[in-house]
Amino acid sequence: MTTAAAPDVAALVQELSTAISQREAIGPLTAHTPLTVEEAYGVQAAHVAARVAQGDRVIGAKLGLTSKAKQKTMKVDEPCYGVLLASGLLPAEEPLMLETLIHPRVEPEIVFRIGERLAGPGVTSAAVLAATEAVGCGMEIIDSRFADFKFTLADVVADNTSAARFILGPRWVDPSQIPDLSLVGVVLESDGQPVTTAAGAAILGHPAEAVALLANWMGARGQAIEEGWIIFSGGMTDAVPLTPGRHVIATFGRLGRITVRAVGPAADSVA
Ligand code: OOG
Ligand code: MG
Repeated sequence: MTTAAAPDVAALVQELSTAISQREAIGPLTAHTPLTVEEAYGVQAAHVAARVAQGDRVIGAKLGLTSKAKQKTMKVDEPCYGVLLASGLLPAEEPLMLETLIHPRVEPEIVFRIGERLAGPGVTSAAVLAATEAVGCGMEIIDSRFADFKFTLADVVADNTSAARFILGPRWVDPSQIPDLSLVGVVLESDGQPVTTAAGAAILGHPAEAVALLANWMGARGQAIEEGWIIFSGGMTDAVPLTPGRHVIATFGRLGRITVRAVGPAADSVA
C-alpha cells in the first residue's frame, strides 16, 4: 500500500493568502494537491494561526453547508466548519465595499453566543442550549477564494469555509424567550423583492444541532467552543451575490432585521 505524501501546508496557505490579498480567485487546491478533509482542517488551522500571529483574533466559529439549500447549490453534501476572526466583523451600519473582496455573497444565519466552554464528545443540542447565553441573527458574507465558488469539501475546509465578513443583528435574546429555534423564520429580500424564506429547521432540523456537531468535531481535535464565542450555525437559504448597489435585507421576526448594502465595483461578481 502506498500513502500519499503529506501536502505542503505552507504553500497552500500562501496560495489562499495571495488570493485574499490580490482579490483574485484561484483554482481548487485539490486540482494540484491531493488533500484529505483532515489535512484540509490542518491547512485552515495554519492559515488562521498566521492571521493571529499578524494581530487578528479568533472570536468564534461558523458552520458551513448545514442546510439542504446550501448543500445542493454548492454541490457538497456534508457540513463543515471554519473560524470567525475579529477582522471579519462588519458593523451593521457600514456598507460592504466590494473592492475589498473577490465575489461576495450573503446568507442569513441564526447565531449563538456561548456562555460556557463546550467540547465533545457527547455534546447534545440540549447541552448547547443550556450553555447558550443568547441567540441572535446574523448575515454572513462569504467570498470563496475559488473561481465560481467551485470546490470540493477539502477545498472549502482549507479555505476556512469561504469566511470573509459577518454582520450581527440588532439584539441578543435569552434563549428561554424563544421556545423553539427551529421555528424562527427568515424572509430574504434583494432590492425590494422577496427572494426566499426559510426556518431554523432548515439547519439540520434545529440550529442547536449544528452547534452540537461543531462541539463534537472540535472535541475530537482536542479543541473546544470557548466561553464568549459567537457561532454562526449556517446559511438557512441560498446565498445572494452582492453586486454593485444591491441591497439585501434579512428579517428574522423577533431576532430583528439586517440590511447589507454593497457599494462599488467588483471584479468577478456579476451573477
Ligand atoms: C461555503 C460556506 C458555506 C454556510 O453557511 O453554509 C457557509 C460556501 O458556500 O462558499 O458558510
Ligand atoms: Mg455561512
